[in-house]
Formats: sequence, C-alpha cells, structure tokens
Amino acid sequence: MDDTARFNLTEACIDAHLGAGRGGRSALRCGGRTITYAELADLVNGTAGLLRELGIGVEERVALVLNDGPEFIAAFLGAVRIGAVPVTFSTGLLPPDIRYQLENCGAKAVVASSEHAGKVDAAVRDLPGSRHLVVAGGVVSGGWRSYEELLRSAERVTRSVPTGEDDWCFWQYSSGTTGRPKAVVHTQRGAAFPREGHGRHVVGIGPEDRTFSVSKLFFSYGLGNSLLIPLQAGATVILEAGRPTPNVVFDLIARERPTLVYAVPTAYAAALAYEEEGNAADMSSVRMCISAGEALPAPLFDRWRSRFGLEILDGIGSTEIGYIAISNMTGHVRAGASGRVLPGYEARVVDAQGEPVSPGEVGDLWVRGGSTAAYYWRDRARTKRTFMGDWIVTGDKYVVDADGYFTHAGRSDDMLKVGGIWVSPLEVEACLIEHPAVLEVGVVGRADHDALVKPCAYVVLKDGRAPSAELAAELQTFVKKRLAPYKYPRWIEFRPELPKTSTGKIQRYRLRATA
Ligand code: 3UK
Repeated sequence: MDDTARFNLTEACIDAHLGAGRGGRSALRCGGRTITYAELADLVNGTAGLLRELGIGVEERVALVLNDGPEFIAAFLGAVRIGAVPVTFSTGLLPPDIRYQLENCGAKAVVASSEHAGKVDAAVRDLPGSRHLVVAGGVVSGGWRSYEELLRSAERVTRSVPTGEDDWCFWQYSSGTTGRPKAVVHTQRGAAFPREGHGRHVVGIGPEDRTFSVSKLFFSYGLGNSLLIPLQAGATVILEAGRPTPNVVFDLIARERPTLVYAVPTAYAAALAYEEEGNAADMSSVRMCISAGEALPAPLFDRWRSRFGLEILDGIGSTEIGYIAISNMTGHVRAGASGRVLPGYEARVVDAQGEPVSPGEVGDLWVRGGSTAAYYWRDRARTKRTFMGDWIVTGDKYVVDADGYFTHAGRSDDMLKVGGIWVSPLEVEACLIEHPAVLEVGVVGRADHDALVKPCAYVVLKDGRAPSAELAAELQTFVKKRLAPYKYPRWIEFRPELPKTSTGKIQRYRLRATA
C-alpha cells in the first residue's frame, strides 16, 4: 500500500470474530432462524464469490434493492470483501427513481428481493448498458438469476481485497429540495467509525447485546444500527423483512428479546398509541431505546419513560455524517434537545460567514468527525456546498447552550423529515399541480398531535371547482398513486389565494406560520 493503511470493513465485521474463536456465536436472527458468525462468514464469502464470478471487480458498484434479512448483510459485506461497492436503494422507490440511481451509480449488478424485482425490471427496460440481475428468494423470471442457486456453487472468498482505509466502501443516496438524489460516498475507515462513536460512547455495545432497528438497513441510520455497529461489536442483530407496524414490532420484541431498540420518533409514537389502546407490549428485555431521523418531541420522551421506564436517547446524524454525531446519553438527557457532541466529532453553530454564533443564538450546524463521507458522486456543485474542508454543512438550524446541548431549530431549506424520511415539498407540489382541479399549491410541514411534522397542502382551485371533503381525499389519492405513498399530504387546505412575493413566488414561510 502507499501512504494509507490497509483496512477492509468485512474483516472487522466477520474475520475478527472467527479469529477470536467467536464463530459459534449468533450473528443474525431472522424469521425465527439463527445464523452464527461462522455461517454468516460462509454467506458473505459465497456472495463475494458469486459477484466475482459475475465479473464484478474492484470499485464496481452493486445496487442492493433488498429487504432486511441475511441476503442484505451478505450482499453488502460480500461486495466489500472483493473491493466492490454496495449501493443501498430504498425499497420504497418507484421505477423512475430506481432507473435514475442505477444509471447515476453505474451499477454492474443489481441484487433485489423478489418482491422488488418487477420494479427493477420496469426501471431497466430501456436503460442503456447492461447489468447482472440477481434475485433473492422467490420465483426467478426472465433476465434474472437466482441468488440461492448462484450461491450454492460459488467459490468462497475467504480473504478480502486489500483495500486502503480511504477507498470506497459503500454509497447511499440522499435527496434535497430540488434536483435528483445524489450518491454519498463513504470510505472503508469512515464506515467503521460509528462503532467507535455512538456504539461505544452512547450505547456501550458488546457481544451480549441483541439489536433491533425499526428503521431498515437501506437507510444510513438502519445500516449503522443493524450492520456497521453490532457486527463489529460481535452482537446479535435481529432482522425483520416486513413492514414494521406496531403489532409486528411488539411481537418481535417479546419473542426475540432485544437489549437495544432503534427507531424514529414516528415509530415510537405509533408504538405508544398501540400500547395505549390496550395491546400487549413487553419491553422487559430492552436496556436502551435510541431515536434519530427527526427531532424527538419532549412530550413523547416523557410519555415513553413513564410508560416503560426507559429513556429514549435522541441523537442527530445524517447520511453525509455517516451516523449520529450529537446525542443524549443515559442519565444526562435533555428532553427536546439532540444532546451533546460525541467523542470523535466536533460540531459548531455558525453564521452566514462561517463564524460561530453566541450560545443561545440560532445558526447553521456544521459537523466533522471520523464517519463523514468524502463527497457526492458526479456532483461537483453540490459537493462544494456541503463539504467545507472536513466539515459537513448539515442544512440544519441549531442552537447550542452554555452546557453544550444542541437543540434543533428547523432546516435552512424547505425539506421535511416525515417519519425520518425526506420529503421535498416541491415534489409534492409538482405532483398536485398536475391534477385538473388545482390552480396553485404550496406544501409545508405541519405538526400532528404528537408534535411530529407531516406534509400539509394549501390548494387554490381552478374557476368552477368547489372545495369538498371528496376532492381533498381525491387529491390525497392522486399523490399516493404517483409518488411514494408516505409523501402524500395528510391535510388539504383549500384557500382562495396563496401568499406571494412581488415576483410571484409562493411564500412558504408564511404558509408555515399558518400551519
Ligand atoms: C434530520 C434530525 C432533529 C436533520 C440519520 C441517524 O436521519 C438521518 O439521515 P438523513 O440523511 O437525514 C439527515 C437530516 O435529518 N435529523 C436527523 N436526526 C435528527 N433532526 N433531530 C434529530 N435527532 O435535518 C438531518 O440533517 O436521512 C440519522 C443516523 C444516520 C442518519 N443518516
């Protein structure tokens, strides 16, 4: 190697445990099945072999459109093993978005759960170039090859490609108000760091821990929760392939007895509502609850603690930061705040010139530390705006107090975090304007009964169209059918006109004030 040290994430997640004689310990629990570290090693090594046999080489991208399960972990670490680069795709993407991302990252192979194969088919229909299509579980149709079948005969790759610590490890897509999503490029060493930051200092994770993340592996939060952190720690990861509704979550917690639960505030709110309706909820195995993705409102923290005797530790992270950098800690929680900077990170709240503001003043949050990404792939302009030297410009407004506690004060852009997932108001507006009854529309965030933000649409109808509950419902269905369903406006407010600037731009901040 030249001047960078050798490091491959797969060695830290797999080989380290086999080397230490921990191969017999359980690595994964999924669908009632245990997979030991030795068995996971075989899956990872076989997947590395099958990717290599397909012709995937160093630095080539492999798109994962996979549900949570052993295949996700095996495809991710199998790719990393051979120096290839897993690119995680949200399983909620519609074909046009899958198509864009496949073309943008130049994936040489796609590994998809059978449930998502149809969407990938539609996405690649007239996409230039070619790529291998590998389907996990279920029936194999035209153009696809079976993951299980390839795995059976694949060579086991037991030694990692000697990647350097600054080499590409994995990519993930992140979206903004305007423009297409951009691929966030993470390095090998950066990928390992969340275990040193949050994993060590907030959670104190060890081999006896059993993790369960309601947020899926394809999110950067879920990837840290269910792969990067627990597998390096030699812990057991509980995975659920299906939709994590409150009954599924509580059944799984009662059966699988996790010690660590990770979720977004919306999921904690839904779980609490379910329990308050009188459903069984056994949280006795859980020693810690972790939250991120959007701010955790103080009343939700209080209700959860009085019901279960557990603090929810809120922390802020981002796909660009690579995981959580600022967090509350057990016994030192400030409800409603994101907590304090973790060891291995620095954070500052700055003005428009990049100078720190005084404690108590609102400014822009910048973060740097061991897990931050390198840049956005093929997007020089947006890289320059977000990566300032080694600082990440988060796009969040924050206040820091004299004790070092950071409190979220909104976004610098109009982006909404809905259930921990980005929603661009512009995208929802562009969809609604296509409806024949809609003349003008402005979409903003509005707090629901749990103080969690959901999209609200202010709509001006065309002449001759009258507001009605039926039309409101029709507009909601219209969005759900065209965009990923979680983006639909939970409220439709009809208005005779919208607040505008002298140049005719809709003033979202005034709509926000109304909402
Ligand atoms: C917002 C929060 C207030 C904030 C993420 C943990 O959410 C994650 O990554 P994304 O790229 O979004 C990042 C943005 O989400 N946000 C996240 N957490 C909080 N706002 N309080 C919070 N606790 O706007 C941030 O810029 O989807 C979370 C770990 C890894 C992650 N990628």
